Amino acid sequence: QTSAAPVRTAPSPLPHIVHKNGKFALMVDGAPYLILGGQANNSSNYVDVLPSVWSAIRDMKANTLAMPVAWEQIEPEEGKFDFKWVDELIRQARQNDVRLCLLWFGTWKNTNPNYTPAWVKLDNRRFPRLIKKDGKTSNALSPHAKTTLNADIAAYSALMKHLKEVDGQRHTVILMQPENEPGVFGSVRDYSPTANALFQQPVPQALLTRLNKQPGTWEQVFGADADEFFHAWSIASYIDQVAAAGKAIYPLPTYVNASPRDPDTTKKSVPGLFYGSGGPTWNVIDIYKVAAPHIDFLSPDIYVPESDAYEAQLKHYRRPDNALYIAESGSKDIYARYIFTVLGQGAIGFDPFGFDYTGYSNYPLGAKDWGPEAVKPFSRVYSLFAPMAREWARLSFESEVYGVSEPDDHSAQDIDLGPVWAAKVSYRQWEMGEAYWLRKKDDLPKGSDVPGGGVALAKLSANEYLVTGQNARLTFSVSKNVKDRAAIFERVEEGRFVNGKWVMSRVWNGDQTDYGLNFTNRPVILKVKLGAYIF
Ligand code: N0T
Repeated sequence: QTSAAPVRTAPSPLPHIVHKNGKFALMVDGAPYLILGGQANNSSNYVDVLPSVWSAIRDMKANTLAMPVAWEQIEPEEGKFDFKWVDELIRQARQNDVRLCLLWFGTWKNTNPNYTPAWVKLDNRRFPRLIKKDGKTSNALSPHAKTTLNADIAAYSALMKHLKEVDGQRHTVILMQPENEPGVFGSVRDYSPTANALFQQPVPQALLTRLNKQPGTWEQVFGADADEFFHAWSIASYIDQVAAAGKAIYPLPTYVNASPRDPDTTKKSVPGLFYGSGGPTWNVIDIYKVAAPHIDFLSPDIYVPESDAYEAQLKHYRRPDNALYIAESGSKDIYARYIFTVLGQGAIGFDPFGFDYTGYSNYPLGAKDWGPEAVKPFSRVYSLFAPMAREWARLSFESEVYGVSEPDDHSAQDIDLGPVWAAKVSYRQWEMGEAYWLRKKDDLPKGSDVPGGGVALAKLSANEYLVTGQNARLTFSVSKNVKDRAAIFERVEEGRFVNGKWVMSRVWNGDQTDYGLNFTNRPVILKVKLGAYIF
């Protein structure tokens, strides 16, 4: 599907994450891979509904499908495994030329054990639930029961063993997500006697070292945050053991997703009430990094539509020690433009939630009406990146990439391209006459109140950029420090990638460049060579 997929002669190397100078790549078939993903609805993990999944994924132009594999479906009876679902999913994924990210719905699915087999979720004695502060029993399972951990490990290990057998050569499955939005609602932590005893223990030295703290109990070291941090540590350690067991068999890249915590650091956000307590929310990323070394990265599920908040959440998860990957995002049209920002920040992928035609939408988190119309805003952006996905992923890892999306107030944005060049992206200013002949107010596309613009750039050489965008105007200049010259285009080529090689279709000049590079809804990839004349 991507243009630069290498010809496979020998078994391809195992997918893995590489890291260099604070940049990340997900290596698939030996080269950086860009996940242009789509996640199916929760109950779409059955063969009967797969046709309505593929049609949406195809319309979306996604190259990767994130799909649940539920514990209840692979181990309905203890110790008796059934991988019919996994086998058929992989077979059809290959047929559709789509890679897979598997979501292990095990001990925690949105904090609940609802996807565990009946023999787990109905046996409170063997698989104890977490006890709330008031002594009441939560539906969430306790992270402190060895029996539960061992049962989850056994099931997950069986899954990884099976994947190794059926997919160890082809690597259709490229990514694993053990558990889903782990944590607990209705309590901050487990208050069972076992948990309380652990809570009185000293905080592990590795965590103290990481956070540069003096020794003490959880309460002494973390005060008001102690309950949440303790629970995060407990859950992270549990999932790490699941991931480690799986990786010992078949080491696919592995991540954990977070129930969304308000990205605003100044707001009071109550764990267990506003978000699942103990999941890898941004405030406990350090805890997960220490407790869960077998987890390659932590990912936000982003359901805040406001542009400031969206960017703030990205900032929390884009760290030198964490590959940026958006595990979920709303399926509403307004979210599609953020793909430009996400990929422009060097993300290894984007995976919005709820993409299939099974007739369900998680409105108001996602789109209101579900169907091809709802897919369009996403396929529009994906179709820009899909033909150059491999090239983009390589440049994102080895060079510099940039990306912006239209803010809610439609204001223009500056992009700092380093010591020599700068760029500016404007969205609706041309209404005010910036290029009156190009777009008059009355000519604005319908629905333009919905912010949908965005631009992404990848640096090809000192003065060359690969550029794409939509509903936006991009202008270049020399950077502020350069006083003796002005930027001009040496050459702007429109083209496409064929087998990894740039093929030009025409040169943009005159009206197409005199007022900036104007991106409309028409999919365009440009190769821009900048030059300057000296005053
Ligand atoms: C997601 C989805 C699915 C500020 C909800 C989102 C998915 C799970 N949870 O449809 O169940 O499996 O991971 C939680 C969003 C919280 C909204 C916060 C609004």
